[in-house]
Amino acid sequence: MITESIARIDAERLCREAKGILAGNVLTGGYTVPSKKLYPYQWNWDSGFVAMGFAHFDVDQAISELENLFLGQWDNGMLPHIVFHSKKREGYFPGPDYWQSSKFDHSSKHVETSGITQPAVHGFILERMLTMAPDHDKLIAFVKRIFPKIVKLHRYYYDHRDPNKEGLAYIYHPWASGRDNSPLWDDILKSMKIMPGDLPPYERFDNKIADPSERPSQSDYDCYVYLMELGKRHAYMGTGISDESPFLVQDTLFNAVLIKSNESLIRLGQRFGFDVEEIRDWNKQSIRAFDQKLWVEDMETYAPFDMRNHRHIRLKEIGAYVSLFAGIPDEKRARKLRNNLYDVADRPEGFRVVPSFDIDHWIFDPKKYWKGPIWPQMNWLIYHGLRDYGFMGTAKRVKWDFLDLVDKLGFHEYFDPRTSVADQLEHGYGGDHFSWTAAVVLDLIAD
Ligand code: 9WN
Repeated sequence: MITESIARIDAERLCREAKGILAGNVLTGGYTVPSKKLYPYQWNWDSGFVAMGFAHFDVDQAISELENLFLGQWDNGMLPHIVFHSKKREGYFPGPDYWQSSKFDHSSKHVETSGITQPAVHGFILERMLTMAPDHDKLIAFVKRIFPKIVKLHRYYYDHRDPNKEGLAYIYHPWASGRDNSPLWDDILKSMKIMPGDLPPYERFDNKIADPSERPSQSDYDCYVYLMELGKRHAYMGTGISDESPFLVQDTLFNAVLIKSNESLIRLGQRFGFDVEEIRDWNKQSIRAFDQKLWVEDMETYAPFDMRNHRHIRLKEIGAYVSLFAGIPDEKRARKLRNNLYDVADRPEGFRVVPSFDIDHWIFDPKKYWKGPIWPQMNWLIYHGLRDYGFMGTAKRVKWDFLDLVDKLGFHEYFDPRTSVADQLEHGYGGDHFSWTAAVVLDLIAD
């Protein structure tokens, strides 16, 4: 039996601080950075959650957030993972000078951007914003304006990222998964043969701002740059990438989020008079393909599929639980996923949920980024998934474990899942005054 931990938190103080952090991270032009020092530009899926946070107290800013993000949408539909509104070179690597997006005809005509994408949260975020302000005229007008842009983004995935027309979109860079250095990617990265001269000289920025022991390794970074170079060689699109990239993965989280957003688009489209047949067709196929292709019975979980090596990536990690949020598994599979969570939450050695990686695996590292820590937006996605399936006890645990961490350790980027340690630490890990942490706190407290 899972033990519920309904933490005693100071909700009023947390909400006040959360609003202050969000407002403090808005830059001139009306967009929000994830964290001023570590991530000084606008990030894609971060801004989705940020818009949800703002919708609780400043709908105009929530709209401005997504308007600004979609200024970065490419003419081919792709929505990049970073939008560089500011001309200021912040020393960030890889910055606009590295990506050179404006060289390509099919890129954004408004702003410079990166050349890879991130999980498509925008559809379900939009629907959530609308539930908070259902009669807000400006928001309704905005939904009608942005709806076709989100559909165009989804169409890009189905047209350009699904070469076998399976209903599952691939990613060709770990950053596009949102879970940069997850152990999921280790074998592929290790198999990459990087020769002298393959990489341009580059200087990392991230490990000068955050503690290097909490950041990805240098060899991981070389692989990230290698894959960006490959993308750039192919103008960040086209069959060249799927033919050549050693990293070609149908990811769980990425596709579950796409499915959930499709579902929201179908409902929004029906309400506002858009044709939703195309979205319905995509989603039917995607749900079936996800459930059939990504489920690994002997592991009792979903796992990403490595298209280059024709095999599942057989590791237990957090992306699988997002399938609940997307309503993919039947009752039996959903129960198996929930039981995996039970197992973590009830360990005598003490874990808060949800660690980002398998706590029994030797690679598990409770301090290292996506190799173990708890992430705010992940708890939000998993909380809602569990709740939708009626697993209320586990859902509450996911919610309160996270809120308690923020209450004790501040608005950080990610957190140590070990109770013994977290109770003694003075702060969380990675960046501080973190935007999506604030947004998720506001939304979970209001829930
Ligand atoms: C690269 C901004 C982003 C998040 C990602 C997270 C991290 C960047 C990095 O920070 O990625 O995009 O430099 O590590 O992994 O999910 O969107 O908060």
